[in-house]
Amino acid sequence: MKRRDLLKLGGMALAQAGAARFPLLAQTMPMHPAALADGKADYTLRIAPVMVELDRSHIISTIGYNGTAPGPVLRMREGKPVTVDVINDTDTPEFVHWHGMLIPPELDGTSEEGSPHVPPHGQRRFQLTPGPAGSRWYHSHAMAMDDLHKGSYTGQFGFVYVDGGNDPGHYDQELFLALRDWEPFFTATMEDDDDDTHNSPMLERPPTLNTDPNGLEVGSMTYSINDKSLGSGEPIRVREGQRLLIRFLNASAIENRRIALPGHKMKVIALDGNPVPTPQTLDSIFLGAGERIDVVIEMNHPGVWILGSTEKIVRESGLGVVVEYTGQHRPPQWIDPPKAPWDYTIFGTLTSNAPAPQQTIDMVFEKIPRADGKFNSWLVNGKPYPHEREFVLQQGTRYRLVMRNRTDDAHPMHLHRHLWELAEINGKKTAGIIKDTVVVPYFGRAIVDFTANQPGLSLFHCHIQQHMDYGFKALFRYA
Ligand SMILES: [Cu+2]
Repeated sequence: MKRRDLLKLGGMALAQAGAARFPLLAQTMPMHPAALADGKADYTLRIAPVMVELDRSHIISTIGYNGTAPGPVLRMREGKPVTVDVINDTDTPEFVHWHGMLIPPELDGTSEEGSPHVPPHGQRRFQLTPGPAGSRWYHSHAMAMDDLHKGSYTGQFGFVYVDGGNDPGHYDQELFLALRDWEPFFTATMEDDDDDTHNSPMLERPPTLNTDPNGLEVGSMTYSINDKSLGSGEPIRVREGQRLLIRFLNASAIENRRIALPGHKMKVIALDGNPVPTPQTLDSIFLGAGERIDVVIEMNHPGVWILGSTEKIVRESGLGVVVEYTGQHRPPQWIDPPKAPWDYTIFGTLTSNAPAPQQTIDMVFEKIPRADGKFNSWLVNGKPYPHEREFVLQQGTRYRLVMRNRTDDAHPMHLHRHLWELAEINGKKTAGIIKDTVVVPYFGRAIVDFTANQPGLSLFHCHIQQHMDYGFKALFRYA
């Protein structure tokens, strides 16, 4: 079948689903029946098959939102309630998670927290109050297990920008760039970029390492920024003297990434959408899966450049985009940035504005290698999910969470519905950096503080889908 025929079919499927929309509405329990009286939703997300043409030789057939992957950038106003209709045109139940938002568990979009699913060929209306302000994102939170065509392996991801009404607007262009890998496959070797430049002491390296053969991990050989691989699609066109604001998202289900723009420095102004106390101007940035970084770039070095992954094979397999100055015509140039360890603490300040933590939660992360053909298992404090009543929070209490990573790879850990303040990374203290996802370095330690102010179940997990699916998660409850 030719591609245009596939596209035609896709269009037909959409039209049919549209016709079926109202009968299905009656069969599905809406989240907030009162919202139905308001009629049309503020946003509609339709989950359906989509073809993504990364370049001429890579046309990906996946599931996406509203016919594209990434889905549309949803702009919302902080504190202004919105209704979102999610229509599921696929055969499997789906969950839409609002990553970084402080919303109740029934809206958060995970089965673990008891959020209702969006039924196959059904729909559901959600009413949520967006916040806090900043770069958030939405994505599928379905379990994938050994099915690499489900959950966050699909094209179900997109930005939400929550506008706090205080954007100073000191930039000429605002870009939303999502880093992505495609066509995942099973492999016995780790593909992940664990930021090998890190030079911290390995505080959690066990005295004797488990040398059992590694089990299956997930890798990828095809990459893009948004929906295009490097060299295909339009370049980012700039003029000398402009300021670019780029909101990066690592929407990978698999890998952490380092990104650079040769000839330019990136001023990091926000991590996970939250302004940092001490912006820093750097040659490259590092994003764990699920993380966001906002940077400002002064366009002061005319030429044609590649903005992309610092790993040659990954960049040349698509993870990049051309940045072209007006009037410049030459092959795009790449220069390796100087090596530098990624260190969150440089964006912090000396003392926290928050009260001192009252209780400590200690966590040890371990990997049980399962050898050839089986999946590794991942343990938190010696146990896989769900930990029953191990992590019970008292409303109003400030907690210190100590994450000890006794595994040989870096894990982007995410706690739903709460904000973390970084306290210490590999023994280095910091304060004032607010995040929802933190990469815990391999054999390293990350300490974060948070206030238990969001009653209900909250999922804690590694943002690498396969790790999460095979045990690397825990439920926090409120007493
Ligand atoms: Cu992990």
